[in-house]
Amino acid sequence: MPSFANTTGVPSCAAGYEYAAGGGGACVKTDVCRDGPCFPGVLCVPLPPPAGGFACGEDPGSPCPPGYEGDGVECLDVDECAGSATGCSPRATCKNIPGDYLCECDDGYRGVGRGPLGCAFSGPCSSSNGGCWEHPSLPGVRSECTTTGARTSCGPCPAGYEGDPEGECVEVDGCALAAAGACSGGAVCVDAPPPSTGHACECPDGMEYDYEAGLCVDIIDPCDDPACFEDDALGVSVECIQLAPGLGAVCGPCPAEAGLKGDGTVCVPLSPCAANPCFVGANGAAATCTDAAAPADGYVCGPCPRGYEADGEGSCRDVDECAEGGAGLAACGPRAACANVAGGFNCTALPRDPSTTSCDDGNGGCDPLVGCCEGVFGEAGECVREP
Ligand SMILES: [Ca+2]
Ligand SMILES: [Ca+2]
Repeated sequence: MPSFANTTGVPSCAAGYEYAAGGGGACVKTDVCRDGPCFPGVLCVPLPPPAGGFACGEDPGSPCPPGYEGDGVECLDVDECAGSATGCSPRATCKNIPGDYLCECDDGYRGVGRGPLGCAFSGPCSSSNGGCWEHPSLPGVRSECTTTGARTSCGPCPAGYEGDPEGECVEVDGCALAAAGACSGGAVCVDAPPPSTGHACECPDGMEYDYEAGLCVDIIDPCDDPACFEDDALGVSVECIQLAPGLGAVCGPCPAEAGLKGDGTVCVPLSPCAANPCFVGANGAAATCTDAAAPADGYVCGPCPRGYEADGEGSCRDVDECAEGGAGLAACGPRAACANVAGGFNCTALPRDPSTTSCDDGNGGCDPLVGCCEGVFGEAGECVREP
């Protein structure tokens, strides 16, 4: 609405209008809010001509933001802590901040500091965990309470839980946390218990979840291809025991009544030594036999018994004590004959030296280790081997 009525004759725009930017002589409505004349955050409202101008705020009675007061152009922070009656709990200290105020609970108290919750007494950590959250039935599952000076504070909710450690912690739902469709292909999502925040995918009976493929697959029967001991000749077939799905199978015990021992995968004779597989010499003298520990098969033979020596072929042979340099030859002495026998040797007394006349005379000609029979000495005296 251009107008040229002016006492100076210079054309001008009416109140509330101004020349359009860029010239051309057009008068356009002045954007009175263009430069943001109101306090930050306060709405600027242009007023209609002819009065023009602007108003700040939607409520003319209270144009400033909450926590501030003024005309909307100038707004000053309200010092809520200035009066004697602050909005804080009696157990809290008021702290003024721009646009608001804080209520900080006194030492020994904890809470929001204002409102119906106010500041609650915060006991020592030794009493009811200082008011920090504790699981109602699981001892030790709790928000950690710590003491600094007279003030106690609560640590975060324990692993696998979320919420307010000063109020209530609740289990994290691993299924809600997981991406939608975390369990697909017919699987049902099952929340994993704390401390895990994960989940598991459960499949129908006989199936298990393939996490890579993201679907339920048939469980391969681990007993389909039995790896347990079988011996048709012995009539033995060790039972295969299938464990929980996905855990495979184990073999039952080897049947002791069939004379077998072992883990069921391999069965070996209960006692190979029972068959006396090691060397047995004269008079029952035998090398010791030790059964190998299961599941190993076999046995171990001890050294050759006394009077025998290793034959270099895994068995034992008699020691010829009467051979030259042998122990029997020395033991029998010059007046007794050494006779080798299996597992030992015998000494047989030789006839006395006929040049002697008495048992007192050089033992009657007998070997010192051999008795001289006085009673029969003379015509038919002889040396005898002492028992
Ligand atoms: Ca304030
Ligand atoms: Ca011998």
